[in-house]
Amino acid sequence: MEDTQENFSDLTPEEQEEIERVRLHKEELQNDIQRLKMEIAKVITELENFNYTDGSTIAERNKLMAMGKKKFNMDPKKEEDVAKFLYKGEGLHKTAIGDYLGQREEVYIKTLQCFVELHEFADLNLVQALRQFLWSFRLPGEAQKIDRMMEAFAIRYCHCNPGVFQSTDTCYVLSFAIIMLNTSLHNPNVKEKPTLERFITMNRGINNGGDLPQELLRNLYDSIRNEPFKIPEDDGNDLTHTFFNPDREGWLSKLGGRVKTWKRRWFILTDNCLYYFEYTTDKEPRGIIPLENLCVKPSEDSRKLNCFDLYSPNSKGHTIKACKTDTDGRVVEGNHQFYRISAPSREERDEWIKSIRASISRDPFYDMVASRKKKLTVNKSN
Ligand code: 4IP
Repeated sequence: MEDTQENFSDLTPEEQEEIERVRLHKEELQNDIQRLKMEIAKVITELENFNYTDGSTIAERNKLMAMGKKKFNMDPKKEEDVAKFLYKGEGLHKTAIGDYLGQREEVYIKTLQCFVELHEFADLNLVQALRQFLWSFRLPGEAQKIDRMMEAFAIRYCHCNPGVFQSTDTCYVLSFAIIMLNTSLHNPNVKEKPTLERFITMNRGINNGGDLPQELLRNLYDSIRNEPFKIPEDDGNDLTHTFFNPDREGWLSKLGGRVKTWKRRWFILTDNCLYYFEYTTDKEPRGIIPLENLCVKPSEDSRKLNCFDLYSPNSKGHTIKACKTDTDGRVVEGNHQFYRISAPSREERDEWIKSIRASISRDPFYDMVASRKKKLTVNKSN
């Protein structure tokens, strides 16, 4: 520096000025570089966080599994301790807790029992208890897992509140009815909101063949109407999605109504309707099949594999209400007594059937609940 100063003294004032300008410019450049470095570091951190969020379910799940396993191995009281650890849930992802507790093996079922037993439901009505339960983890999307968790919940609720329901199945069925009511009342996609009367009718005969007190049902209905369930963070795999977004699209072949020709069409399932198009980019569909009042089942065809049929169980031999575009481009009624559709593979056929059923009934858990309801009715007749 001193050298520079000294050297400076040999320079003319103009040269010294020039050097000073260069020095300032260099300083400015260094500041710019520093600022850019900081910005780059910020962007990198953001990107890393973004990746982390993206894979967080898997990352969290793995972390949770590893911690859970460690606890299993360390502790003699195993399930109880893991359950406490999950119940406390500090820093744990609620989706991962749900996945963990929903597993089929004996140890997980025991852990689930312990987990549910940590909830205190005494003197709570069923909605209040469900609020607490559904907030402690996130219900997984898979029906079997939900079944096990709701079963454990019902057992615990009945244990804490003896005498409210005649059986745990009643509690189970009503819990589902409440979850569905919550969705119907608060999901903007559901246009027709169920009334209290509808809710009461829906739950006829579920108390081992008898009816539950209207007062009880009214309280539960009001509670849900006034305040929807608070459900842990949405990762697109929650009950609401499972109930209302079974949408699917893909190439399928369809048999003609009167003229039995097979046509490859692009199908879209949405809003409880099947739309088919000639090309994926077409704006107007060639046909629309409303699914209301229709049923779907796998079928055999001598010319095509992986078929399924859409049919109307109530009006066999009649034309299904649907519309199509005729050769002149006019919209006309369809001529099908049933729609036979062929999928590219067996798996895809099954997926389509599943999605169509979910769309028709708006409830993929219908069978699950229906079997319990049946059991309750059978109990009555015995
Ligand atoms: C047509 O056969 C197509 O298969 C039509 O399908 C079908 O209409 C007609 O059924 C059938 O006659 P051709 O093209 O060989 O004449 P698409 O409209 O997908 O092209 P659907 O009602 O299945 O859409 P009918 O019932 O109109 O004969």
